[in-house]
Amino acid sequence: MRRIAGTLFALLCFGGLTGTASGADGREVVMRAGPYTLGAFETLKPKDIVKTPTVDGYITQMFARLVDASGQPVEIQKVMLHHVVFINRGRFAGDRKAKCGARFGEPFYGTGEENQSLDLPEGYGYRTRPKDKWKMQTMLMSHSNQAQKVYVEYRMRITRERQEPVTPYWVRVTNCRNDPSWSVPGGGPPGAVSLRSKLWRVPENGRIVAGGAHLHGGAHDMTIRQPACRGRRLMGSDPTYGPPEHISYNVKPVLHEPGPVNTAWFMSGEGVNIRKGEQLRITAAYDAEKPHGGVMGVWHIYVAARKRRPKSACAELPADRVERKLTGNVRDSPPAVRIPLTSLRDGVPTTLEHPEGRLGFFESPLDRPIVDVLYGKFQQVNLSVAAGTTVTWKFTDPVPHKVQAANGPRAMGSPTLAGGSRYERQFNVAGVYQLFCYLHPMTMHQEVTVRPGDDPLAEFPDEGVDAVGIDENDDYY
Ligand SMILES: [Cu+2]
Repeated sequence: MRRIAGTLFALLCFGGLTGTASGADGREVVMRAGPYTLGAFETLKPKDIVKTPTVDGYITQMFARLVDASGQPVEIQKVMLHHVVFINRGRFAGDRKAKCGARFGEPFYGTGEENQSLDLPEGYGYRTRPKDKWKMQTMLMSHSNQAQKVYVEYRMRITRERQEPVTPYWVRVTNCRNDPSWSVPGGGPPGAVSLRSKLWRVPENGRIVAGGAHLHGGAHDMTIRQPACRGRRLMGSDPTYGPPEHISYNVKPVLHEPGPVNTAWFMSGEGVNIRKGEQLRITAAYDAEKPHGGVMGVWHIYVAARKRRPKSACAELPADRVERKLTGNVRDSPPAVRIPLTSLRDGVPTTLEHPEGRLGFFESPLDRPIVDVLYGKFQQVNLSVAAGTTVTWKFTDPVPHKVQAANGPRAMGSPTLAGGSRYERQFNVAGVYQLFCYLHPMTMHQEVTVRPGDDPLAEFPDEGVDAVGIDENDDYY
């Protein structure tokens, strides 16, 4: 297990940084943000202003990871870097077009479980200036029952030599709403795929020279297509998944469906021509057979400007384009994953078959059970309800909690709530739903058994394509 993770890391980090691009004459700069101290099984979402290289030059490569005080990489068994985004708030204070109105600054590098490194083709760079101000948004998840102190280390290859500047675009299939995630409810026939796409109006004449996708577990791929040219595929970013023995499937507790260990990185020195005002179709494809809570689809696209508008929209695609994929001991399709509940038994994280507690039996869908969330507990742990029943959670605790499905026939999840806020969910599909509080995964469990409807004539609609969002990723940008 360890060896696999190590090999992946070496390939992506050191291989990436010493590899092909213009780096040879650049300088490697290593910086750190933190420390961040996580309590047992705690999730932290720091949003901090971080140090910048204060160089007048160009970043040609970048990679971020978690390290400990001595600079050693931190393994997922201790803390996972669920995602991190670096946002330049210096030069662009609010004047970037084609950005989400309320969002401020320019995200220029992001990664997560996919270990994506920013890697620009030779001759291109992301401009950095001494007075730039960077904000870093990240999500760190502890898998340890002891406090952990970690740093986010970011390595950059920087050159002072003039490079062709690139502008990064973060294009999300969810447009500009606050929460970039959504849920695929599941329940589709074998092989069913759920597509989510949007048209992106290209803001400038230019060439896409690099890009990659941020995707979560369950993703099949993410593409950019050109409707004006018979919908041809301009580029794609295929995810690859770790083997069953990969650590992200074996940590305790598994807090979410493990994401890809890599997403393909697109590069072309020549670049894919795009024209101002043209609409491109951005699509994320997810498996629709199993439920996938809180998924995302974000393209990180790097565009080199071009003064004149390319004459033909449908010119041949550049011959030098590559979609660099991880190969070896990996899986190309999203594996079916069942996430168990986990609790501490004598200090050891242990799989919990069923949460312990009195069973509340509710006869008819007209019963509307209310679960009080108080004193760090679901006051009703086990429920048996008829299909069509609406369950309400009342988050009485002053401490925030959130309820979401670990496993079950359909995805579900509430936002983080406290102080008396309520969350409602109608259960229309029969089966066993094992739920937990995402913020207190070892102590707050619940099981809702949904019985098939007693009235064979009653029909309840299956959940729509868009189940409720989960706000765990609202800081991805
Ligand atoms: Cu909680």
